[in-house]
Amino acid sequence: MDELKELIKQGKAEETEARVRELLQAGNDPEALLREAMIPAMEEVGNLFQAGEYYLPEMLLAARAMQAGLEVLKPVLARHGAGFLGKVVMGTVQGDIHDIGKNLVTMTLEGAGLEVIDLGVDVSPERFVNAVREHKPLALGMSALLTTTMLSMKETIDALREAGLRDSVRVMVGGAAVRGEFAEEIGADFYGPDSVAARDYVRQIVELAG
Ligand code: B12
Repeated sequence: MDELKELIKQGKAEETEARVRELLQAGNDPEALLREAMIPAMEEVGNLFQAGEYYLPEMLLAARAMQAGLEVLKPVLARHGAGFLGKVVMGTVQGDIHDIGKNLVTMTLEGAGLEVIDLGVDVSPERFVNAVREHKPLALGMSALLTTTMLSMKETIDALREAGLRDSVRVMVGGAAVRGEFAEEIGADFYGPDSVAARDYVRQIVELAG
């Protein structure tokens, strides 16, 4: 596990992929890999960047290694899937191109049997609103990693209200920049610290919808 964390920090994509495979074959739980090695690796990369020890290229390489590891986990996480429960629209907000966390939430929801319409990154309020109008999802999930882009979440919620769609969908928000108080302030229904919280919240909605 420690070695996996180091490989991601050093941005070694091929080695990361191989190590994830090995650890899975040895019987390790995919969620434990994420929790104990992969997510902490990205956390440390962020700290190194903030401390001026890593620059953008190192951060980008680490992100690529992380994504290579996630590709291996994807089918394994999805295997737990239990049929079609409903739709969720997901995206990273306008101005923000961080997508690892959003992809992880998407995979976890798909693994729980939800259909996810993934709008990708840099999604404007208008695009979120149009997707809600078109797909009529149970929930809309927005991800923001930058303090400068999280305000776009409020703009999206306001735009939903103006379009008369706010009551038709539960809005959940997350990403490293976001906190519970902020979610409340902007009128979101839920803040989740991780992908498991997102999954549990959507499951609750499904149960309530009967
Ligand atoms: C990798 C990375 C990048 C990569 C992104 C690659 C990619 N494809 O995503 C690259 C190199 C492109 C990048 C660029 C930049 N980055 Co950057 N980046 C990171 C880093 C190191 C890791 C992010 C990550 O993937 N974490 C792992 C995932 C799994 O975590 P997560 O996204 O938080 O998601 C989890 C939860 O938050 C939750 N979640 C996420 N979304 C959602 C949604 C819902 C609905 C729910 C319920 C839950 C949920 O579930 C996930 C886990 O289960 C962070 C450091 C950090 N601590 O976050 C900095 C960080 C986010 N970046 C930062 C900065 C400053 C930048 C740049 C501005 C740098 C620059 N000078 O250009 C640019 C901005 C580009 C842009 N316009 O978006 C800062 C932000 C500071 C701030 N407070 O605003 C950070 C915090 C680094 C730091 N400590 O300074 N970055």
